[in-house]
Parts: sequence; structure tokens; C-alpha cells
Amino acid sequence: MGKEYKKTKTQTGKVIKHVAARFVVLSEGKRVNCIARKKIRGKDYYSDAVDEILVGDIVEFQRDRDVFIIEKVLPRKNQLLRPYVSNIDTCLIVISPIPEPDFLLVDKVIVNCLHQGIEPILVINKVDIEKIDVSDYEKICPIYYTSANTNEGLDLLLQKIDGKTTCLAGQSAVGKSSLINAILNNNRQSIGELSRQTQRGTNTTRITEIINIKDNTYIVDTCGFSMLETIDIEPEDLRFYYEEFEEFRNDCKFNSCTHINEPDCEVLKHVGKEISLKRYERYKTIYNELIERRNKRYE
Ligand SMILES: Nc1nc2c(ncn2[C@@H]2O[C@H](COP(=O)(O)OP(=O)(O)OP(=O)(O)O)[C@@H](O)[C@H]2O)c(=O)[nH]1
Ligand SMILES: [Mg+2]
Ligand SMILES: [Zn+2]
Repeated sequence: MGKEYKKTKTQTGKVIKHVAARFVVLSEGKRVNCIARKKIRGKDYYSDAVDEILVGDIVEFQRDRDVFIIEKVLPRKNQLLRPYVSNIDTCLIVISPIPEPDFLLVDKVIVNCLHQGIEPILVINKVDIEKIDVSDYEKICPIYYTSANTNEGLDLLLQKIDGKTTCLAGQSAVGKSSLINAILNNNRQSIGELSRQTQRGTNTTRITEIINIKDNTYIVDTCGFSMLETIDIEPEDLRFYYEEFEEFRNDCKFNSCTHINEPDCEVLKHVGKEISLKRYERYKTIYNELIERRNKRYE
């Protein structure tokens, strides 16, 4: 028996691709083809934390004879449904002048991101056509202006997501795939190719690949609006995801004030001033949707 048949030391890497029973793990700059140890795929392996291996997972693997086997999935920072990936650090919420932005969707994604420990970043794409006014978001999240056509703003954006794993959210045709392609600046993934790959994007379809831009920087493309899975929070907790309420909420009469219709609500007094009226109205819309959903649950 040659030396190469011996079990080797444990290595760590990130799962960047999943096809059938094979996983591509990026480890120290090398792509390693791995398979999973059977027990990992059962729910009992890691209590309820891990029930399978997802793209985005950090895994430990070992060489066993001539195959590499994933032995362990390290605890996840988060796990998304759409896209179906784990360990996301930042989310680029892309809007553009065409199609016209839907800020209710933007706000829902922001809440969802904050809930999952993901930093939301607003990306205003297609600035070569027109710049959209997003002053409502200046205090809410970082804002980047880009054009996938002229490459404007791409360097700054790339700096922001350096060393992170990033997903994209945004209506169809705002330019998510174009931005990735412009960033990659090559034709490794054509727009058409990416669309085909993710177009089956129902809730259950898994994303098969995350793109390694450089070193520890990864990006996940998604088709259409993602990060919109039902916001898993109670309506009463929605207020905590609105940064602009923070400086006023301690002065509301009630600690439990949701700033909807309680008496002596300090937050309400600042709507239309420090607090954007439109953001506040959309807050109420999301609040009511969450109430409705809860009522349905108990019907
Ligand atoms: N003028 C202009 N057009 C752009 C820009 N970015 C993308 N486009 C165009 O917008 C269209 C849609 O771009 P995609 O990158 O496919 O959009 P997407 O967000 O990935 O769409 P889905 O995959 O359907 O969700 C294409 O025709 C692009 O050429 C930009 O910065 N400026
Ligand atoms: Mg796309
Ligand atoms: Zn209040």
C-alpha cells in the first residue's frame, strides 16, 4: 500500500458548488471534489443545526484512499431559503430606474437581512440611465451607485464586499447578473448561462454554485427577487428593525409601543420629519401583513 492511501489530516474549506452527490470545496485556493459522509446527510448528525450540506457551508474534510470525504459541517451563521445557501454576510439589494423600484420589497428584504444577521446594502444600478433618489435610506444602510454598462462604482462596491460572502436581491432585470459579470470582468459566466442555472428558482430549488470573485470574496446570483421568504418575526418585533425609530422610541408612553396607534407615541410625532413618511407607511403595511399572517395561523 502506497503512502497516498493513508487517511490524511483534516482540512477545512467552503462548499462552492453542489452537483448531485458531489461537492466542490474551495480550500486554500484549491478546488477539491468531495463526497459526503453518509451520516452528515441525516438530521441527527448535528442536532437540528445541520440537516444536509449547503453551498456556502464551511466544512471539514479528509482524504480517504482516493476520495475526499466531508466529515463535518461547521455551525452556520445563517441559512437562507431563497437562495438556498448558508453563511451569507452581506446582501446587495439592487434597484434601477427601469424596472421602477418597488420599495416595499426593498424594505422587506432589509428587515429580513437584519433578522438573519446580514448587512443590507442598497445598490442603485443603471446610473448611466438615471439616478434614483434614495434619500430615505441614507441613515438605513450603505448606498452604492453603479452601472454594469460603464463600470461606474464597481471598484467601491467590490471594496465593500471584500472578504465577504454576498447574495443579491432585486426585481428581475435590475441588472444583478450584469453586475456580477462586470465585476468578474470576464465571460466565465454569461448572463444567459447564469439565468438558466437559477431560473428554476422556486423555494425548493437549490442554488448550485457560489462564485469565488477572489480570495475570500464570494457572490451568489439569484434570479428575480430573493431574500423574500416570509419574514419570520412577530409583528410586535418589526419596530426593532427600523433604525430611524431608535432615538425616539424610549420617549413613547408605552414600552411596548409599536408606533401604530398607541397614545403619546413619540415616533409618530417625528414621521414626516426625521422619519420618512413613505418608509413609515410601508412599515405599517408590513406590520399589517404580519398581523394578518398570524391571524390566519390561528384561524
Ligand atoms: N443601461 C444599463 N443597462 C443595464 C445595466 N445593468 C444591466 N443592464 C441591462 O438590464 C437587463 C437585465 O440585466 P440582468 O443582469 O439580466 O438582470 P437581473 O437582475 O440579473 O435579472 P433576473 O436574472 O431576471 O433577476 C439587461 O438587458 C442588461 O443589459 C446598467 O448598468 N445600465
Ligand atoms: Mg439574473
Ligand atoms: Zn411609539
